[in-house]
Amino acid sequence: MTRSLKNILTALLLGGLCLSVRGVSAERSLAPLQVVAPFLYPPYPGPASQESIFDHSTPNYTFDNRIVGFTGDEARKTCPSPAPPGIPPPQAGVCNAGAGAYWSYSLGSWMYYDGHDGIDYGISYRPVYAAADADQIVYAGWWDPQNHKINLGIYVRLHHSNGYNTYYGHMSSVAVQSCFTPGCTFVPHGEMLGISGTTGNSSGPHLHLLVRNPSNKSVDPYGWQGSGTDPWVNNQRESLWVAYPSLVSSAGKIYPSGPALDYPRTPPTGLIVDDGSPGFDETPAECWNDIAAGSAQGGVMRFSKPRTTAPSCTARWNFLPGSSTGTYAVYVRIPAIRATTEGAIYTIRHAGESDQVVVNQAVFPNIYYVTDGWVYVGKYNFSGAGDEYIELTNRTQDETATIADLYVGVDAVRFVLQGLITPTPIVTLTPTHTPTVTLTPSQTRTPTTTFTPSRTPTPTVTRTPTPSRTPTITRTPTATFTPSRTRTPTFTITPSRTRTPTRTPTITRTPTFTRTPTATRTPTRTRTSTPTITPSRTRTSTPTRTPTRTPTVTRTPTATRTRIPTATPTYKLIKVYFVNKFRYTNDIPPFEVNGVRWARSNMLPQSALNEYFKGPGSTERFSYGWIALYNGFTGYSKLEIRDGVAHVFLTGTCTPDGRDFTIANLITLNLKQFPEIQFVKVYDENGTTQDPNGVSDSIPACLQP
Ligand SMILES: [Ca+2]
Ligand SMILES: [Ca+2]
Repeated sequence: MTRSLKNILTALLLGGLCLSVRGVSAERSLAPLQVVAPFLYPPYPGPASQESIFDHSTPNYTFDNRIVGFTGDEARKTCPSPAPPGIPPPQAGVCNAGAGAYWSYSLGSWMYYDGHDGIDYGISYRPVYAAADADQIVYAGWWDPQNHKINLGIYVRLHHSNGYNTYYGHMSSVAVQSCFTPGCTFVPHGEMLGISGTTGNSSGPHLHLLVRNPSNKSVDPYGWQGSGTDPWVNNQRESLWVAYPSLVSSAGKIYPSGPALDYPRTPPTGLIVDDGSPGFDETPAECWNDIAAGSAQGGVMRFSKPRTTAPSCTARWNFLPGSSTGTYAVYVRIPAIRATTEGAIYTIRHAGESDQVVVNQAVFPNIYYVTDGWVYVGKYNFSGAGDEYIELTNRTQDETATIADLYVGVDAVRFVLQGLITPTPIVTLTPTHTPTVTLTPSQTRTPTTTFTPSRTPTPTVTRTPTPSRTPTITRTPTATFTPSRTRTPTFTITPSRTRTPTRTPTITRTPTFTRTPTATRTPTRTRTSTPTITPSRTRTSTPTRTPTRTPTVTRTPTATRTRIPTATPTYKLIKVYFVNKFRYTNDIPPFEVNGVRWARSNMLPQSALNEYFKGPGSTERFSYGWIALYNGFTGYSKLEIRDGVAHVFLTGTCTPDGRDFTIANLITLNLKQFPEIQFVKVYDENGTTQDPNGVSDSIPACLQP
């Protein structure tokens, strides 16, 4: 008895001693070892909304029912009792918003989300920049070409000379290639890596930035500012940012914000090789189908069914003999129709090298950044020695389950001269037995110089993106495909979105980034479907065919037509009215609430409607408890504005719910924010409304309580 008690005491003592020793040694070793010089710059131009934060309490996709931010702010799934100081949750005693989001009393807001190992920046289909000088591109492409809904989707991983790695997840296209050894390339910070998106385990466009330290542990680049000990033992205390990314506020914002980076400069037109023009080859002859498309270069494009087996159809845009040699930025044009493959593989054959990039054609063009369909795919040396071209085949990286419904689109390619050929870094390996081995250029990559690409220096804007949490199973990309040059002579607009209910998503999270060949997925959680409205993109071929002649090779500066003399659209902030669910449910008016969105200044009323039918963003939904009311309607077919009266024709099936506050009120609120609209008449799916002619508001009879 005494003996066993003694043993226990000894064990306890030793245990305590061990713990304290470990604590001390950990502190001692952490302090000097973990100090790292700041090396990160903002990974995108313009501002982003702050979405999910790095969870310092188990940032490895396991749920420990607790979220801790870098400030030490904390949220727990179960409300603490007694309640801590601060602001209680909107609904007493409910601290769990689902999907790993919990209430933080100290922040007075929801925190996102349990187990998150990176930071989600809300940027919609916008350029992604290298956050730091990199000496190797470790990976660039689909996480799993056969499963587009898991993990980071299309992503880029960079290695930095200090041993850190940065990952850029959920992208739509990449403009860089991997190489094998540190030192095989040089990518300066600010270099464009591709375009953001919502591929992989993601439910809305955003950038997932993941930073891993030299021990391959995920860390918070913002460091740790909490008063106590950082619960994440692998994290460093210091911020890794040289300059903070620019953030616009959303609920629970904890990260500091810095000035926004510029967008890439607008490049000159360069040399255009269009399908059908000299310099374009297809093999076998006529294997692609031709089709007229207003959004295509020259009004014509080609397409084919994609396949995952050996290609049966190849398109080539040749680098024309006689062109200046040097480094060129390359752009590929994606028309708004018949270009829906999620994994178009472009091969860039140049100066004896073969590089490849992947582009999710389905999300281009869109209203956010690539409005004209020209997607930047990187910079490459062209030696003029012949046999240099851009190639696209009908072999793609699509999922077999969906490939039958997709098309590979083939249109034009653009070469924009950047300057002299940039030297390739020499990677020297340590000698083995014979003299020093210098790797051949096949292992080196053209170092990209400074910044270039793409167009529009306008601050494109983000709609509140939904962070990667509820992966929607629906394959509807969230991009609106407003054909970039649709003329709207009247105010009659066909909405580019229709609402489709999302199916109940099943989430599978791979806890680490190690790629396991077996399908071990832990943990599998079924998430209840939140009433997310994923608008599906209806691609409409623009009937307005631009009567442009098919321009043959265009050269600068003897430029023929500069496409789109850049009617750079200006953007304005508009309000989008939704409903406060709590007030609505408990019948406490006013019910309406409003968020803001950026919209093109030439289509503000329709943007307000489009945004309404998209529904509240994730922050609005989860943090603020906002909902939209639809009463069975799914969208609208027409919006006409005449003499101060807006006529909105809804689609769907009118489903009254007995309340007198309906979708009609919301549509009216959304439209009346614009001074040119004094009255709003809402029509049902049969095109009827109670008072179609009078100078008054009007709702359909079916919504009359
Ligand atoms: Ca946690
Ligand atoms: Ca064309």
